[in-house]
Amino acid sequence: MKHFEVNFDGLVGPTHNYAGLSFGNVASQSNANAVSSPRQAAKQGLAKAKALADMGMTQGVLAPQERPDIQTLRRLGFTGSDATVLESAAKQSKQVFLACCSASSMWTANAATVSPSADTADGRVHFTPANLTNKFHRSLEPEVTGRILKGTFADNKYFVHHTHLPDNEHFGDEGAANHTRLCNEYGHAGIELFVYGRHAFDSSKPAPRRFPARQTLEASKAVARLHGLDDDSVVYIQQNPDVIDQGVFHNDVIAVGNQNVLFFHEQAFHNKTQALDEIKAKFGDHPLHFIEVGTNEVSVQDAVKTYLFNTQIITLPDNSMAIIAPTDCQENSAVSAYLDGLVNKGTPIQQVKYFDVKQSMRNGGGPACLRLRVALTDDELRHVNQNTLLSNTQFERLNTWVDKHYRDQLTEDDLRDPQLLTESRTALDELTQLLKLGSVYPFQQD
Ligand code: SUG
Repeated sequence: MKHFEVNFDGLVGPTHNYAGLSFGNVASQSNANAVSSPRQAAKQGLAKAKALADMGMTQGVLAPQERPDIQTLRRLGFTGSDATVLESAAKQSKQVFLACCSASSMWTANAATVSPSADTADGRVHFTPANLTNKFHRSLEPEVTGRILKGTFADNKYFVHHTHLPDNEHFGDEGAANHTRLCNEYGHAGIELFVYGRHAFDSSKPAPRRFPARQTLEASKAVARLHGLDDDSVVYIQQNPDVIDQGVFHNDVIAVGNQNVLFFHEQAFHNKTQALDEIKAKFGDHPLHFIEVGTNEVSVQDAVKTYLFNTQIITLPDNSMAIIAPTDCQENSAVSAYLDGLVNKGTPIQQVKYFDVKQSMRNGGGPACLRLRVALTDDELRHVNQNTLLSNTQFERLNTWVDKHYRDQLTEDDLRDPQLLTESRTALDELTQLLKLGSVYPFQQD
């Protein structure tokens, strides 16, 4: 039996824009109101996914969500035709309106937490969509995310889909962005690291002061329970509250792991020594590489600016590892010097590949945010919806689909244009046929 990790990249939706919605996410705040290019954003994402497929990786895509979210606006009391709903929401409640237009589902690292079959009690792959309660615009995602995941991983002999955790700050869950799996081989039982920002029920414990901690320990524990993970294979680590206060709103902004490599900043974790000791003890006798980056090599500020740790570490078919970094890393002298040196350090990471994902970076989403990792066996892969996998043909089709439906530029004013809603629904309707997803969107169910 073969086993590998498949990256499911989020397709950027037609309303991609910069609305400054994420307090605590430095890029989102500083690019508020900038003009976006949905077409360029979608193509940058697709180009990265295709490049990984060309390197021999199995690569899939996850559909975006329906935005503007008319259903939510109606739930919030806006009435009339869809055009009137848009117009009155934009006029009366700009922040609510903007939140309902966000294309934030593109960051599929926040779509769900996934535990591969080798780790779970029933030997199936488990998915729990993230509830994303900390940000209103993101809290609108989990229900449709669940439907998209079910349309992608439909066979319940292999795949189990849980309902997202209760929509409450006590169970704030940000999905795979705060979850890392270490293993010897993808198909062998691994250990799952859950990194949380705060304790929901104990205010005496350390917590950030300036920016919110989005993930709670209680949420992480609930996901581990739902997935049937063994306590001996799970490590809960608190994120350093001081780095959250410096803009590290998810753990994947300061740490990333792949197989037996954990790449992290010196300041990433609270009680670091204890956490690393527990990982070592639970990982067993196999070789394990901790690649710790000191503050003297790269400051937390540079890590947040360049997304050095929001890189993807992938295992290539020849078993060497490559690091997939945003071009922003290349443009920063300290970070590019670090990466130049990293490939000669005797760790499994042998090469660095840079990708321009600036449209996403301006909202605080790097290469790793754009993908959901799903470790699968070859048998499981055969039972995934094959239309969601990125073959050459499917790549061409998706690129043509973007060219046909996406606008080159979008400003805040454009979001209230009823024509954009029609364009977006037309695009998504065609996409569900391309990916054979079924009717996952509210407008398809009316
Ligand atoms: O949740 N930005 C996203 C970025 C998510 C990045 N994901 C990971 N680190 N895995 C967020 O803060 C900004 C939207 C706006 O401001 O228009 C936004 O939602």
